[in-house]
Amino acid sequence: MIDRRASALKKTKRGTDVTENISVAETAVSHGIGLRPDEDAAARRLRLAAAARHIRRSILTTIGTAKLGHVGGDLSVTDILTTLFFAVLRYDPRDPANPARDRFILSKGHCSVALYSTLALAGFISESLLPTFAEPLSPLNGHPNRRKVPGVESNTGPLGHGLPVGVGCAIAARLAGADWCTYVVLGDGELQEGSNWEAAMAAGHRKLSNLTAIVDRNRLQQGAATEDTNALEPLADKWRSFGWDTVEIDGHDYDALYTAIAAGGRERPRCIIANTHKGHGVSFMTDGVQWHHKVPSPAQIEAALVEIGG
Ligand SMILES: Cc1ncc(C[n+]2csc(CCOP(=O)(O)OP(=O)(O)O)c2C)c(N)n1
Repeated sequence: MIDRRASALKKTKRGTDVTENISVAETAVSHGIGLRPDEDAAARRLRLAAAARHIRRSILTTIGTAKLGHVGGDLSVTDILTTLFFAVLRYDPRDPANPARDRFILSKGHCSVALYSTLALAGFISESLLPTFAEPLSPLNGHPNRRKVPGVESNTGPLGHGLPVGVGCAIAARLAGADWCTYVVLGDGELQEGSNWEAAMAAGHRKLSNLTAIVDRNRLQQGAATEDTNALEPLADKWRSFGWDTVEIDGHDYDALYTAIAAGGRERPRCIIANTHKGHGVSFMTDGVQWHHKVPSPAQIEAALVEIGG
């Protein structure tokens, strides 16, 4: 995986203005979270846990400062984003438009704070930008904008658009004969949007083996459980019937995530149903539907940071 990353990326130009004020001190390397070429599974687990702790802390402080955000879904998707950005994806944060990069799309764009926190740790943007989240002139809008933030491949927020765009990316790579891959993270409530199933059908039909969809299966959407709103089960069978190689895993287990995402040798698109918990990492938020977009008080942020540690 490391060699694949290093060899595929050729530096062609510097990133956009937003990256100009990145100091080395703000990147994952200086946090001791940079990729290690010789690491075993245990070392990878520790490194990813440290990265996820850092990202969860950024999520909480960013939402606490802005007094808005989607903390529950941010915390459920954190381990998925961490595994992708710190063990799987091939990218160069100093050259975010490198044609050889893997493409990542956060389709559940309301969880932008988790994405911005991850992009900051990965070195795409400065961590000093995070406190500007959702301010009028900040590039860090409530929903991610690809023209404002390096590392954002597609504008998302209106649910149901990330997978169709991801299918287009995967077809483009195939037409170009390129080996980069496309990864899309979806919310489970988001799957109630019909556009996902048109995209899933197209990817299955074309056997897009360079496309991976990861469903953040936290079982809660806005205000209620998915199964009480518009039931998704049997969800894995649905994806299989659309022609996807489908696995179900614990979405907070770094080994399971890494194995499922990095597995090669496939002939079809892969769907990973990652079973997660909304608010994971903070006991008083875990599985609480009210934390979809409730803003924690300063005292709750303090308590949450103590529990996360780091
Ligand atoms: C097309 C569309 N309809 C409605 C919304 C409002 N909305 C924002 S988040 C959300 C719930 C999404 O649930 P899920 O995909 O499970 O996200 P998670 O629980 O992981 O945050 C809704 C309905 C939206 N963003 N887009």
